[in-house]
Amino acid sequence: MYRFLKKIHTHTGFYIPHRYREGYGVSKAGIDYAKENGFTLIVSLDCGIKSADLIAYSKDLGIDFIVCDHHLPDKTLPPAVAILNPKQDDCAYPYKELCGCGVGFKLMQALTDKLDLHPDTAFQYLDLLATAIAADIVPITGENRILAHHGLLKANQEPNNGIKALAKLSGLITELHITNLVFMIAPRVNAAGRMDDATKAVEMFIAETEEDALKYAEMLHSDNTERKEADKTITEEALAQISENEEWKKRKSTVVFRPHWHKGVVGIVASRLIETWYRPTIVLTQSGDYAAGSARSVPGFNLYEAIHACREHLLGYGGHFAAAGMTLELDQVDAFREKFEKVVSSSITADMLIPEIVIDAEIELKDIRQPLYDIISQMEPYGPENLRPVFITKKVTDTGWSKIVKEQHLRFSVKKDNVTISGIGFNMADKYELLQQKKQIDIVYTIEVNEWKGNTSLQIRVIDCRLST
Ligand SMILES: [Mn+2]
Repeated sequence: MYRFLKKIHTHTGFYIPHRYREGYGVSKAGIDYAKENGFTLIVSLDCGIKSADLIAYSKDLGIDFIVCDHHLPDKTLPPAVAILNPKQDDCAYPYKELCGCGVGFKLMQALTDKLDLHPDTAFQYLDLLATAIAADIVPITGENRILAHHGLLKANQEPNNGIKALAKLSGLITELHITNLVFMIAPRVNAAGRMDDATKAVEMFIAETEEDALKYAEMLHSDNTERKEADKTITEEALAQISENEEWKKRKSTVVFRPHWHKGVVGIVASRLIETWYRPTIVLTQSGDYAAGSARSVPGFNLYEAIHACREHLLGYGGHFAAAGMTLELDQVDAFREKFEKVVSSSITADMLIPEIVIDAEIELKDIRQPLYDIISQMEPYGPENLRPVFITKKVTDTGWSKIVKEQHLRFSVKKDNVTISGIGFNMADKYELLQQKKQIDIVYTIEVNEWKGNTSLQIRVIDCRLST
């Protein structure tokens, strides 16, 4: 958006509110910055729809607002000169699942029309839009799928300097898919805001040269390394806290707190804890004089409602069905933990506490061939609501070549009916013993291409396995 507007209007700047000092979304500091620097219009991206008061403040200062947002509007809309948000009740726009950046892209597209610019003036940024679609976790259906498809082509053929630099630093040599974008690019961009200041992520994406982009990419890379370390140690400490307490182990919810945990990663840690303790989870840390934290749910359980029911112990909270955040007085942490457990255990159903894998079809190992993979590829890009197909093959056996790699992963080598296939199961080292029993097992997996020393072959990405019945 910044690069696009800069071409039309030289006095253009950007502003990213600081996650901790200013909070999420439109900030007063941001509006004051605009005033001090002589800007007369603010375009908000991925925020603004709930900022009626701040946008009124901006209006009083003589600064117009165009809101580009995809969050659910409240009853009172902000006094902006224009609001683009497909989730408004009276919005006729046919596709409702655009991400915040996608809505911004619509404004750019409309401006190219209005100002009679070449459509590429907007379309040249589709690689960045694909990155945003991947990172904002919106459904990869309808228009998002089309935008992501063309954005990925752009990312692979003629990427933005920032994407190029990040791919280089993260050692990515294969083709960019939605999954690489999510796992390689998004965490590095996010890490900047979590650990420090997100401004350098923008600097990287608007860099005019590869060298410049690389300089910022290196900063993001080190923020991400720091983020990963924090994430790992905090997860270990939190898991220890749970397993030291016999009563907590039996609970239907997790609420852990330690004042020194880095607040930038508590949400990530909550997701990690769910991998071990599958239940609604809240991770709290100290922020100033208060406790603040992030909550993650399990599918089917309305987390927001549960937190709302504990509001007597909270200073503030917000979020939705699957994720939320809250602040509370430090002396309320224990009471909040007890209340949350009471609310969750009285409303969660037994089946919500069992992780579920949705399997699309049963196939045989001999079916894992290029023609099948080609068909699967035609349905890309995959993402939420358009998930990569998951298969099951029953009664396979270990060839004797399966082994543990890097302590935590499991390299599979399995056979059935004289067909052998290999693959990888991330964080599945604990299944090695099962394979060693030389009994028949059922495996659940997706099919992927493995590239190694210039050769490509099909392999399986194992999700789970168990003894055949
Ligand atoms: Mn968003």
